[in-house]
Amino acid sequence: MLIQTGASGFTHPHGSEITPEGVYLRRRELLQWAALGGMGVASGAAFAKADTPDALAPLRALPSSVPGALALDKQTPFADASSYNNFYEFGLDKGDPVRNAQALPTRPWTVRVEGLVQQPKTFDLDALRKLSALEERIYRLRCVEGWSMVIPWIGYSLSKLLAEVQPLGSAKYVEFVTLADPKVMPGLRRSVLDWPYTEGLRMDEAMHPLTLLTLGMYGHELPKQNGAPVRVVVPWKYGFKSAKSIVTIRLVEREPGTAWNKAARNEYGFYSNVNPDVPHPRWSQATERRIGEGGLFAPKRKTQLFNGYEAQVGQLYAGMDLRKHF
Ligand SMILES: Nc1nc2c(c(=O)[nH]1)N[C@H]1C(S)=C(S)[C@@H](COP(=O)(O)O)O[C@H]1N2
Ligand SMILES: [Mo]
Repeated sequence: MLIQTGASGFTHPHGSEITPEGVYLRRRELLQWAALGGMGVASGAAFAKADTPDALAPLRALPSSVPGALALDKQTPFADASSYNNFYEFGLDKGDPVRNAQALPTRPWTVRVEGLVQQPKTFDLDALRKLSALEERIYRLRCVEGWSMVIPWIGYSLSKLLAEVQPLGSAKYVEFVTLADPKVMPGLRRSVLDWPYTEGLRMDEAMHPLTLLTLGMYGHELPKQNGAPVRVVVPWKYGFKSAKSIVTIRLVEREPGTAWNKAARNEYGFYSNVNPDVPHPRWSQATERRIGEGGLFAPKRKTQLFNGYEAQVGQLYAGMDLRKHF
């Protein structure tokens, strides 16, 4: 596991059987060529579905009520955000989730919220959608691999859901457990991670208004490859903290184990706040490539501390050594 791979010196953190980014870029160039009429309909079929959210049910949302939740950057095209994914339950290549996740049944779906709470509850999808006004939040998402996207997510602050179950004073962390169904998830056959994929946040991080319980994107319900029907998005942390297809949210006293931290403790810390000054042991985190923006030759962007959300979340970490708690 966790072997260096990659074309042109690119080093991939996740697993050993990886599609180098160059393959993706060539695919994009092919798509662009196809769009210009250079190619017939034949080879576009596998991707055509992902080029527009029209196949997904629309989800109406209000503008964001949370300060700092609207990145002014240009949005990543839907076609990119829904076809270049990490969702290891469906395979390790960036193109595997869109290909393999379509068999994931997302209705009925329930999320159990339990643990150190006054009132444990199970929510079905309709209950989740009705629990609070849906808002559009345009967040940057920065993957630990060195790329980023800007996505108009739809949802509401996770704090609204947690308030429903009345957390006890002893609850210090929130654990997210995601679906692990071998019938529909071919990736579970490989033990690259300890399934189910789990993640966690400290209570104050989970309660921060920017932490989004996410039900949609681009004006529609979530595509399966993006974590349908419900995921979290934590915009100031590396992308792997934003767990997809959640089935249980558990309030606990101790820092919970998390999938990537368990797989490689020295490479993926529990906090995983985006930080250009703390390199991954095998590559720098100082810059990033924006997906959908000019391909290989576009200049890289400088990565920002807390992914640019320092004004909103910096005080959560006052007095903490961010090199130690990476
Ligand atoms: N259940 C689950 N959630 C997951 C992952 C995963 O493999 N399984 N990958 C993570 C990683 S590494 C990233 S970068 C983001 C990608 O989200 P996106 O495909 O919607 O951009 O999802 C995160 N959530
Ligand atoms: Mo990632």
